[in-house]
Amino acid sequence: MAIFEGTFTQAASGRFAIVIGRFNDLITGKLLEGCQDCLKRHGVDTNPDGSQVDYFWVPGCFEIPLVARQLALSHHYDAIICLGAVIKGQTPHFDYVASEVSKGVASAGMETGVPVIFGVLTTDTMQQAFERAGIKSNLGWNYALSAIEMASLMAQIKGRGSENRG
Ligand code: INI
Repeated sequence: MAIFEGTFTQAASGRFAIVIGRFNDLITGKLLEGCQDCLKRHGVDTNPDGSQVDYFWVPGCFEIPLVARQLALSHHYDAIICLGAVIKGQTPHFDYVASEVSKGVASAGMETGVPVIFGVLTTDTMQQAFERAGIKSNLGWNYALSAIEMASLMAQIKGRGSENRG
């Protein structure tokens, strides 16, 4: 038997999709910057014209699951990172949007076997969102790190499935 865990050394050969909500784009744009910084520092070419990262902008968090699921079904990517911001103070929409995006992102991963990272901030205030998108720390960085780790772990599990156990 063995212990399996993702590593951070293979990112340079990975392919990633990033799905970003335009709603609250002052926040989601910052999350994206954090995410790109992490990927770059792990050897990933984040240029949109390159071959490693594709970017998909959607109107808001509610639309993220549909796009994430379609991308996962393509099996073109090692991991998909979903970035959004749902801020409670703004509208009673909060509960519906937060609930749908969390369920939808989870099921996109579960249905397809592709890691789909939940990089959606759900906060009470804009101030709290800014704190998590750069003022105190930038969680976009952590979401990218989770994507790299999960891509590595899933690759190990898939490789193991094809081993000859005879
Ligand atoms: N979308 C968000 O990404 N964050 C929010 O805080 C938000 N609120 O609160 O309304 C939001 N609404 C838009 C929603 O995601 C859809 O884009 C829209 O309802 C069209 O389907």
